[in-house]
Amino acid sequence: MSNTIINSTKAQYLKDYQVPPFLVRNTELTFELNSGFTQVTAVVQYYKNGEHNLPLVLNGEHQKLISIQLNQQLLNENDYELEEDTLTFTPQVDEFELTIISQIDPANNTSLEGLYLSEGAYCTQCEAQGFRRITYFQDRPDVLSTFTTHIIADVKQYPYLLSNGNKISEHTLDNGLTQVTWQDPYKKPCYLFALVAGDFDLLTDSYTTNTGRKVALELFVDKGNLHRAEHAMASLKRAMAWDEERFSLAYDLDIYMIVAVDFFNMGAMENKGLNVFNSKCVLADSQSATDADYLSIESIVGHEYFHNWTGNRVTCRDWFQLSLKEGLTVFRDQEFSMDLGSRAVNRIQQAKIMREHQFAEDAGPMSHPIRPESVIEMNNFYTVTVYDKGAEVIRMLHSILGEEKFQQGMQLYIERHDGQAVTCDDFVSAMQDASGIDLSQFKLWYSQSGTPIVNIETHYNEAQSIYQIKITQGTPATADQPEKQALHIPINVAFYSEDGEPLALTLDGHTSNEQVINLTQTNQTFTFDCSKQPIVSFLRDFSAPVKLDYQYADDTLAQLILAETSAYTKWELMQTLYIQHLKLNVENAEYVYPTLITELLAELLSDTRLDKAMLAEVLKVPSFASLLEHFEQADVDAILRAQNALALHIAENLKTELTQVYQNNYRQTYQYNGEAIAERALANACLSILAELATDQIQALIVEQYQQSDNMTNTLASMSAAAKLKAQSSFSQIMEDFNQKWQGDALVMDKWFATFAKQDNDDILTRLDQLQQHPDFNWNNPNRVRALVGQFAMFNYPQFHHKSGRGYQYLAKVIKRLNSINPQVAARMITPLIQYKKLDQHRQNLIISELKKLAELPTLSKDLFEKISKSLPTS
Ligand code: B3K
Ligand code: ZN
Repeated sequence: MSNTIINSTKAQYLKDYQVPPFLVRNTELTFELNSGFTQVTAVVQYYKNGEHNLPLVLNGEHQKLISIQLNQQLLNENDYELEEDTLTFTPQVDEFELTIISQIDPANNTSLEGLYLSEGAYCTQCEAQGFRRITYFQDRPDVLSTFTTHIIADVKQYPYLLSNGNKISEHTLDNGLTQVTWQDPYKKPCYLFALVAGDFDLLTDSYTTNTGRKVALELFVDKGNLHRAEHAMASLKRAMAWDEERFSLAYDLDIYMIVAVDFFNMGAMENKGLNVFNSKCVLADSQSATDADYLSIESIVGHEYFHNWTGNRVTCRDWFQLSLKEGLTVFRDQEFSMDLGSRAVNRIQQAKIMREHQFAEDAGPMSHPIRPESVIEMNNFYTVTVYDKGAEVIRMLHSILGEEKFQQGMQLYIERHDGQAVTCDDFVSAMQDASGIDLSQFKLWYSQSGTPIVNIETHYNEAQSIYQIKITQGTPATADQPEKQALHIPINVAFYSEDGEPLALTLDGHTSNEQVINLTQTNQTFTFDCSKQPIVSFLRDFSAPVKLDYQYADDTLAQLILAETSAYTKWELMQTLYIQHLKLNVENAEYVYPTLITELLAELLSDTRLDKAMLAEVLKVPSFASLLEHFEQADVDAILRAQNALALHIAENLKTELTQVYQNNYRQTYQYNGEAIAERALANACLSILAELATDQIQALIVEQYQQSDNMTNTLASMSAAAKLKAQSSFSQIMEDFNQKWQGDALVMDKWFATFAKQDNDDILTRLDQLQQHPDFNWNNPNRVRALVGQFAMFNYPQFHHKSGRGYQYLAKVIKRLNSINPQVAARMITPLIQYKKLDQHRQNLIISELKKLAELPTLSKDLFEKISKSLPTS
């Protein structure tokens, strides 16, 4: 029942949106959790939405219909039409109640959508369209309802029976089972419904809002994991306080619960009052989690909490509007992390995601605007475009309006739409009305896909004391959209004199060394009054999600890197310098890197005023994925060779400096605070580059760090460094030691799987096969699959792209297997195969032949169908 694949591959279109024909007054659900099937009874009060004679079409999948009653009268089979995924009923009255009883099979639900079991605990995932796997319902976000949920179960086995809202009763039934009832007073779409039943350890705390409401905070984790729950709880409290302070938004129920489960398709889910989280995004202690894990947990806990207003209280009219809640909530969680931590380092991570993943998505077969126009499987659109480019669009709005007007816009948006399901246009209208700024051209960012290229030419006219910046914008055609228009692009610039001092220039009467150029046309020239030749950095702080095409001279870059006052932009300019020379080396294998690179790095390494975490990022050679963006068709081998050569060049020339900085920043005793995190990042970045040298001395240093380490950040950094050493004995010993220590703790073992999966080792496929037999590996658990297969396909560039095609064959085999276990995970995992256009023809052909075989699968899920059919060549 649970895993048959529904094969409707019809696309849905935004332009076809129609209001729901029926609305819902209240939904009352009863779940009888037995060891076998779960029986669900749904009592729903419907009323007609306007004048019409349309039928009520309920969505329902993977369940057995037991009975339907209309106003408590049993219907017979002629009264309704039951199809594979719908139940259609034509009522004769405008208001009525339907009682539908159906049975579902959570124990065999490996898709992890709807109601399923995670290591013996029941839990749900309903977004986007999982509620239809629970009961027959209008499974769309614009049908809002209050929900009352009764859960009947054996409390000896399931001591905690949870759902949304407030618990209003608990009593023992005649049969000895317990019935718990929850009521959610806020109307919500069914995708925010949640149910959890299980045995957990519980961490409790409380938070008092600025309106004086005392909120009980409850965090449920697998037994034995309480010591790993505190960081998530502290993060939640920080998020609650931050949202009050920065956005004037306070929590609205008396209880906020988070449940961590090990089987989960994504990071977490913002169900009203009852978030369900992937345990990876909750559990942390210094022994088992890295600094990156700590920061990611803080940001995800924040993200789900922030959804309470941007997503739950104001939700989406239809799924095409997903970025309304996701782009905005990502922006909010980014600002939360930036206000609490290093603004520059956070911005670097955000820019990397855009360049390495979002630009690639836009250049590939799944290109779509942040508000897509057509969708086959909604789960395929929880993308870097909708989320991260969506957040960049909000960030541009924020920079155009400024913080104050932006916050006024937010207040107006919430005031107007609280309790409603609305559109991206509604959001932009609120921003426009509150600020008085015309956003009509800006709105194009919602409907146009693709990465704009901004070409810049500059000219200084000494005689007239003017500096001209000539800008041309163009967005290359994408797979989904051939025609493009000019966008409103804010380009932040800063001017410096040649001796590195800020230099104020005047544009339209405004004089400053930092200016925002509002580009709105295809070609535009901006003329500044300027007394001497400036050097200029463009697109500071990544002010728009575009590619910059401007030819910097090396020495100008060097001057700017030292002069720049924005730490992010220093990093960005250093990337530009690296990339310019990597490109030369890709074209010419004999190329020798300029001493300028190492001289600059030496200078930066000795500058004690710099943010150490930012400096750690500066030391990292641009990734393969970010380099791909700079080529029409890439020579994979030449790019990898150039990257290695650059890293080795830096290691050889700066061995002394790197060793010194390593020693100055390496601490044996663990502390968790911003400074300690930055020091670890810097020391480990040095260690990673030094590992390129693979000398006995470096090997000893790596082994020593592993042996001394009292925290996972340093442990993992030494493991990754050891993976680079030519002599494999140290690596093997370290890996065996880690296995002995952590076997049985699958979440931690994911790091071990990932370290193997990323190693550039010619026996990698044998290794992957062996690891699949490891007792902690489990094909049904997405975390395990992502740690092993995902890391291999996404980050082991030399082996995944091995010219024999064996890496592609391996991934295709895995996808075939996952297609029947968990279509959502299979479809996520296929990304590196469908983004093949930048590779050479030989590799493209190898990939296409694998994709063709997958396309032939008789039970291909619609998730994979959508991606594969879009990526196969048409002829
Ligand atoms: N809203 C969920 C994602 C649901 C994904 C469904 N395939 C988590 C989040 O973005 O907060
Ligand atoms: Zn979200």
